[in-house]
Amino acid sequence: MKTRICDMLGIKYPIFQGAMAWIADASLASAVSEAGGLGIIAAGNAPAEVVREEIRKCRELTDKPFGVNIMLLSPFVEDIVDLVCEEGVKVLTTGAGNPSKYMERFKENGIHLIPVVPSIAQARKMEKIGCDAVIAEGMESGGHIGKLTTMALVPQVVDAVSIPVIAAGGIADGRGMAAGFMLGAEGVQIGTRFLVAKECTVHQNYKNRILKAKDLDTVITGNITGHPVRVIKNQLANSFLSAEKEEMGKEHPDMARFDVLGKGALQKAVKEGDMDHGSVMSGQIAGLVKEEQTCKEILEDIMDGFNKLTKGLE
Ligand code: TUI
Repeated sequence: MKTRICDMLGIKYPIFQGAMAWIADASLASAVSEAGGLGIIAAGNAPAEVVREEIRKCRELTDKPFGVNIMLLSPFVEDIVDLVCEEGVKVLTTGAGNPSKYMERFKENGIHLIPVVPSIAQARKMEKIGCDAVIAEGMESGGHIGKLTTMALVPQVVDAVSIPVIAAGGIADGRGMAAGFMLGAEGVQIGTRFLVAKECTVHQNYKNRILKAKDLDTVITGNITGHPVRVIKNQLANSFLSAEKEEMGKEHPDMARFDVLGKGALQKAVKEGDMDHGSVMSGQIAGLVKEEQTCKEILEDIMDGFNKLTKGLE
């Protein structure tokens, strides 16, 4: 299966590995790229020097194309923009905001920019400023999410723009990939399934939590902050939800409570494996993820399922 995305980026399979903050490092990204997908290093909230090291490590581990993701709410966003230009990164995805103001610099540096869009308006804007493709990410995804589901968002984005659309949110196997393609997508982005990849360096407790997750285990916290985040339900998520309920009724809600509750919580889950007080971001599809595999095995399983389902179609 070759699409415009494969030709544009020089990859074998039109499958992106989702950029998971504090998790998607050189180890995961290089393994996905080596296996034929697009590995992506997540800059997340990390300082530029940390990201530089991951980019350089990734280059040592693979000579295949890989990308970097800029999380636009990061305090280091300007430094990361400088960094990707300096390091000659070829593919960039963005999340959690509008990358318009950096577009000129990306173009000057020959970077393919592929932003995540949560709506049709945002997709149109991204096409207009010259983006090469967009990732239409539904609210089934883990982490920071928009309001629409993948099923509703993807075909509307496909109809609204002529650049390639990558479907994301709720996809973890060949069936999900085929469904995305039926909606008009030319690629898919997969996060949650790569959390349990052998090459993924996230704490083993995090992997085990994903492996035992059931369909209803995720909740959305942070609606009150304007940055809703899908996580696995735990003590932290419950505290967050109760605090939101309390503050929601107030004329002057105490927003500082949410900073305190959220601070460092993702790292606590990712690095320390604290499944009670950490932020365990995960997509709704975690219930389908049952096995630790190498990135190569994961990609081959997805492509195998996809090819069986789409054989004879065209
Ligand atoms: O960015 C993500 N997922 C993320 S980022 C992240 S780190 C984080 N941690 C705590 C709070 C916030 C972030 C964890 N997961 N996905 C891509 C995504 N982008 N989802 C939604 C959006 C988005 C939202 C608004 C993209 C553009 C947008 O535009 C609004 C504007 O500024 O015009």
